[in-house]
Amino acid sequence: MSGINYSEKIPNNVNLSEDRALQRALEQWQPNFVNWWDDIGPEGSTDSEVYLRTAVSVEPQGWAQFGHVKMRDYRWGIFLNPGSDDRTIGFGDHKGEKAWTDVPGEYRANLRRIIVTQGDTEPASVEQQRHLGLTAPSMYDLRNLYQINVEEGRHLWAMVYLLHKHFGRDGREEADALLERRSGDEDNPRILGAFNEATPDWLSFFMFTYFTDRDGKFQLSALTESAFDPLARTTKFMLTEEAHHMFVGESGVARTIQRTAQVMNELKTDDVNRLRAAGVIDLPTIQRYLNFHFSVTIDLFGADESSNAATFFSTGLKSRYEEGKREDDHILKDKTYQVLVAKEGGLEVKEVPMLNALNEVLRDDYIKDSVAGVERWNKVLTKAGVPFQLRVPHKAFNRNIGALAGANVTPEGEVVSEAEWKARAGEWLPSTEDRAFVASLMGRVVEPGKFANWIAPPVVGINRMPVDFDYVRFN
Ligand code: BYC
Repeated sequence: MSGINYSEKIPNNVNLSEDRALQRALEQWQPNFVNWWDDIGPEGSTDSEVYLRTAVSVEPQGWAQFGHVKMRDYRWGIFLNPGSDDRTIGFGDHKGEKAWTDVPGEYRANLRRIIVTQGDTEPASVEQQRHLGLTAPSMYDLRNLYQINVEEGRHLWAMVYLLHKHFGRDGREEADALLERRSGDEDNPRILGAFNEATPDWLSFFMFTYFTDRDGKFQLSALTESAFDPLARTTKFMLTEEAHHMFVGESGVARTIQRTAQVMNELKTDDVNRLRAAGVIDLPTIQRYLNFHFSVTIDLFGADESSNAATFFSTGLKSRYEEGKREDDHILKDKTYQVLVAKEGGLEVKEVPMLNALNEVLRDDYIKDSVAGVERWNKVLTKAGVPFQLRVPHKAFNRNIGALAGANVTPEGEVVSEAEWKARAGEWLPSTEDRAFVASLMGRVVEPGKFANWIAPPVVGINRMPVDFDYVRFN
């Protein structure tokens, strides 16, 4: 395998063939990646040909080429958005200086940490989703799962490229470790909490791609303006692929809700047992799944007060969401921000230096964006005449990171005793029975144009293909 000519094998716009040392380093990493994919990647997919979108360049006509390919042969490429020689840094203490093409020695450890943390989530999500192909609700959905999996693989390549190119030997060691940690492994887990949770069923998968991939959108956006130009350019391109992942989540939940509402109307009932007997997922269970995925995902933004976050911003490594569109000094030394703390009897607002609260600033922007999609789900219910509305829980609910960790807060934001919280947790978070019921609906439906009973078909297919197109060819 080591004789592969990577400049031809890996689509790239980074002149790989002109950097022999880098090419060799990636040649050594590549077979380990393929082994990892074979071992922990999508189960049962080896011989299937999948109608995939492959990026072959960053041009509008090049980043979305569709065709049937075996996933193992997917051409994981390395792409950076075009740069400009005169780009300047837009925030922090280096504001106005020229963006860096190399890593400044004093920021090396922090940059490596950010890139490794980002890179770690990509293979983690593939590991979390590896069994889902066995219970796909349709061929269309199976294809979307596989599309997401190969693109997370490409996002891993993107971070590995940066580690190999800019961080020397320790970068190569980190790249190896990215293939060694395992989601949910007790001894060698993935770095961030949500990426060690199981994604056991398709409702979890849709919630994950709606909520957790959206963390990807916000974290990647905060890196697109990084002073380290190669990171900015690579994350910009990753974002173009991220949109489809969130679409899969949003439309997947919408189709689940639509089917439930249809059966509620047919049976003229909101009785959970009757709906479950009819083979659809009742809305209170969907709400509990939502509560779980939302709360676990907002933990991914880190502690509400974080000196790391302040350092990342001041040194120009990581900005706020859409930093360039904001109208302030982009340095933030004399600004404050409100964070929440749980006190006995209630939640209190605390005013803190904004630099230290930048994880919270990003979390709050994320929350606004997530709520918008939940409102779109509610429109499906309203349109069907079903008097039930889904709600995003309070941000203090079920938290494990930051000042709100372990506070006993209900989804409505009320602080209750630990005993009450524990007694009522089953009302708010998926119970073992909920998960067992959802699992019981997961049977594999993969004839073209057929859909599992619990989910409505999509309105249109992928790349304007019909819904009953043969998106996956099983060999
Ligand atoms: N779980 O000062 P703090 C995506 C740790 S998703 C476990 O707040 P910081 C995708 C933290 O490491 C986007 N540990 O930390 C989506 C620190 O540990 P140490 C992923 C956590 O650094 C779907 C300590 O707690 N990208 O792309 O300010 C599919 C103190 O915390 C967690 C990024 O996250 C947690 N949830 O903030 C596929 C961007 N939170 O040093 C892909 C890069 C915190 O005390 N990462 N800790 O041992 C970052 O910017 C930051 O590392 C974080 C954490 C925002 C994550």
